[in-house]
This record gives sequence, C-alpha cells and structure tokens, in this order.
Amino acid sequence: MTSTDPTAGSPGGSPANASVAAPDETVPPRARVFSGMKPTDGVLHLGNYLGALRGWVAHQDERDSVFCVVDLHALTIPEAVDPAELRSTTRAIAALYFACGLDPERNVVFVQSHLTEHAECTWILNCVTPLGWLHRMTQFKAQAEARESVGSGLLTYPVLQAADILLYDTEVVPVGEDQVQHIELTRDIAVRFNRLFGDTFVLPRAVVPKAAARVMGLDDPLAKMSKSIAAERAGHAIGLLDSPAVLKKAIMSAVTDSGRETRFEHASPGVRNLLTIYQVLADAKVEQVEERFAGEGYGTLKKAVLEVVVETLTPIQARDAELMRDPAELDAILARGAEQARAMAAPTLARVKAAVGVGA
Ligand code: AQP
Repeated sequence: MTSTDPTAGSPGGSPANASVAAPDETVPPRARVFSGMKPTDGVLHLGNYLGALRGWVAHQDERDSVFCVVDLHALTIPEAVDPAELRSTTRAIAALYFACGLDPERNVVFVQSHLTEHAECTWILNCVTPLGWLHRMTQFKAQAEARESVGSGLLTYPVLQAADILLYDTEVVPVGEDQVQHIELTRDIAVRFNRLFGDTFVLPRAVVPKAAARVMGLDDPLAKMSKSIAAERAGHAIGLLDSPAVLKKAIMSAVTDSGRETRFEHASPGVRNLLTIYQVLADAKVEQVEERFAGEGYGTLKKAVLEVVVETLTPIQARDAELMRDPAELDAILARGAEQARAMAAPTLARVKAAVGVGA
C-alpha cells in the first residue's frame, strides 16, 4: 500500500485529484478490479454497456474482478423509490450483467445491500471526508440544481461509492467518463484516511474505454445518455432490452444536422456520437468508418448503426430472457457472490475498525 497525501500543503483540505483516468488497456494482469451499476429507472442503456460493462466482460480472464449491483445508491432520491420495483430492478440488472457475458464463475458478482460491510465502512469514511470535497462533485451540483429538496444521501453517496471500492483492495475501477471524478474522490479519501490512521487502504485509479467513454443522448447529443432521462423521454437512449422497432424509431430520429459531414473531427456532436457507436460495435478503425460513410447522407449512417446495434443486442436479449425465467437460480448465484464478497470485505473492514480504534 502506498499513499501520498492529497491535502498536503493545503490546510483547507482541498484534494489535489492528481490521478487522471487512463485508457482501459493500461491495466496490469491480475489487477484487482471493482465496479458496479445502480438499479435506478429500469434497465441499462448502451452508454452503460459501452462505457463499462463491455470492458468488464472483455477483460474478465485477465483480471481479478468484483462486480456489484449497487442498490443502496438507488435510495438517494427516496421519493422515486418503489420498494418492490427496486428489488426486481436489482435482479434484472444482475441478469443483464450475465446476459452481456459476465461469468459468475470467473468474477465475484453480488448485490451491495446483501452485505452490511459497505454501510458500516461508509460511516467511518464519512467522518474523514471534508464537506467541501462533496459539494464540489459535479454530479451532486447537477442533481441538486434540478430538485427542490435534496437529501443528505445525494451529497454523501460518493462516500458510499468509496467504501464499495476500498473494501476490496481495489487497484482499478473501470467506468465511463462521468464517474472519473468520484473515483478520484475515493482515492483522495483513502489517502486522507491513510495519513490520519496509518496505511490501511490500497489507492485505486479509474480507467475508461478508449472510445465511447461518454455516449451521448440520441435526442440531445450535448447531454450524456442516462437512465433517468431515458425514463422520462422516449428516443433519448438505446435501451439494452429495447425491441428492434423501438431501436429503429430512436436511432432513425437521432439528432444530427443539415450537412453531410462524417469525419469524426469535423462532425457535429450528434453525428460524432453515431459514428462512435458504429465504430465501437463494428470493431472498426476511425479511418474505416470515415471511408465507409464518406459522401453518404446521415440516413445511411443511421441504418448502419441500427443494424450493428440490433446485431449486438439480439443475443444479449435472448440470454436475458432465459435468465429471467429462473429468478430462484439468479438469487442463488447472487447469494454465492455475496458470500465470496463478504470473505473479501470483512477483513478490510476489520483493518479499518482496528485502525480507528472501534469494534470488539
Ligand atoms: N452515457 C454514458 N456513456 C458511457 N458510460 C456511461 N455510464 C453511464 N452513462 C454512460 C457508465 O455506466 C456505469 C454505471 O453507472 P451507474 O448506473 O452507476 O450510474 P450513472 O453513471 O449515473 O449512469 P446513468 O445511466 O446516467 O444513471 P442515472 O441516470 O440513474 O444516474 C458507470 O461506469 C458509468 O460511468
């Protein structure tokens, strides 16, 4: 374990946030990896898949990975919580992990709230996290601005996220670009804890995919594709379980412009978003994509995107339907995952409690 103090020379407690997210392929073999997704607002979208899940699956043989459905994070806006729906969405997200190719035999996969360690560790980390660090989180600012009343959970959930990550001695957190600031905060919290109480936590870093680290909304290419917007607006996202008809409507209506520019560098945001989706799903090089669509209208690009999206999602949807037919089996897999996760998280929490002088 190593630590550098991000608050050194900064008595106000301002984090240095010195680490910068690296592309996903820089991860050393057998690195401990942790990541998760929140079961809010229904199923996952293509941004979740390309920004995170696809990479988790692609590297599952090279890494020592722990993946979680972070259901406690879904409580930050309590007015929006339907308890029965949260429980079933949590299971549905886990099923989608497996349907996308994540193997529970090769990875630890579990539901966050099945362990008490995450919430317990969060309290201790809350006590070492300066309030100013949390107020600076751009996701908090954006979400707080959009609501009249803001619960303290919305402010402090990045600390819960820090506990999620640190409990597993995580070295690398594969995420989309929107989560990088939170991983940097996690690192800063770990450094501060290590400075106050002695070397306890491994310092994690974020890695993001080289392309499609930020997939944008089809209807608004200046906003990132997001579950919560998708729940309010048809045509915003490409849902992983959307039917071909729904996909066709959303993709063919994607916002572009009145020109014919299909070079990545010169394209407008909506066109660049479509080009990127195509490039990643077709596993093509930038030059190949530009050559294919040179001189073509956007209708051709949209049809090609639709084709490659349907081709990618059809087998995922078939596996998902099969998995969802046997909820008892899914629950059994997740119960085994929780046992494995507990065996990893409990010793870390014991180390944390010993460091601060609490616990039996
Ligand atoms: N648009 C995106 N492009 C690339 N990656 C994305 N991720 C999310 N949106 C995009 C990545 O998906 C993972 C899961 O994120 P999450 O479920 O914890 O919540 P989020 O980042 O807040 O995702 P959403 O879809 O926008 O959810 P809501 O609307 O509920 O807040 C993360 O790795 C994230 O980077």
